[in-house]
Amino acid sequence: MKENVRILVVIPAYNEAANVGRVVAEVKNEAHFVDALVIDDGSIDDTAGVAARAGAMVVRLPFNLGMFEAVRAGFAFAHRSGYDITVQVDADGQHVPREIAELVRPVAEEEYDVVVGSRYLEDRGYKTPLLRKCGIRFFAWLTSLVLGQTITDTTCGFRAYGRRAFGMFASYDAAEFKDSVGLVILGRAGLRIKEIPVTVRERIGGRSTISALKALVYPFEFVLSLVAVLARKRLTVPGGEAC
Ligand SMILES: Nc1nc2c(ncn2[C@@H]2O[C@H](COP(=O)(O)OP(=O)(O)O)[C@@H](O)[C@H]2O)c(=O)[nH]1
Ligand SMILES: [Mg+2]
Repeated sequence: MKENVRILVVIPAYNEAANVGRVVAEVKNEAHFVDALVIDDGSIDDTAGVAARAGAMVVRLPFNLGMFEAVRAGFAFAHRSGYDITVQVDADGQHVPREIAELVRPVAEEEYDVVVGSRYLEDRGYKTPLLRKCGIRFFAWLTSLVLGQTITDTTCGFRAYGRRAFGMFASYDAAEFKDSVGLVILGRAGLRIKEIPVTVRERIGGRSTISALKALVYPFEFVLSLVAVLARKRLTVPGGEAC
């Protein structure tokens, strides 16, 4: 990895007081070369206090804006603060901080702009509930078709972004950036995307915020957002670096 690359780990968190302290501690132990920023998204528990005591920087949003806007706030902070790379890590302990080094390497070496962690490139024992698996396969198939590049996992939140990539999130007010469609926007702007296999564990505690109803609605939301993105002019990388 190049010297002096500044990396910010952005951890979106909503009512994760039971988990976020361990996540921040593990990031600090296993990836000592990064700074950690927790975005507390209007939690009603002590997520912000626990994160700060564990040694993270904390931004508190005044009310719950949703995971995507929380991540965007983190990326805007990284952009303004001159970071080179951001890494998105969940606050529930599902991602493995030891793998951050591997995730950022292709970006740090300037070979790729986005590195996506995939649960499905290699079988590392992650068990996906059937309904979710169908959705994920569908997102992956359609995203691959549009991008002309095989993507196996468009909904895993463990990703690394170079400055041009997270700068796009920070600069555009486009709600479609979230999840799968975000990759399409970045790919259409000419940014280079790579997938690598990652390990995803069980949550440390608590329950997923993705209910069965949300899982059912997602595919429709995804298709509508995708149509909107494809119907519109391509977004370009800010600063005239468009491809
Ligand atoms: N900022 C923010 N983060 C959220 C919200 N909902 C979930 N998250 C965080 O997003 C991550 C993944 O959420 P989770 O519910 O575990 O989804 P799953 O891993 O797909 O089952 C966790 O770190 C959550 O704390 C939200 O409304 N706002
Ligand atoms: Mg989770």
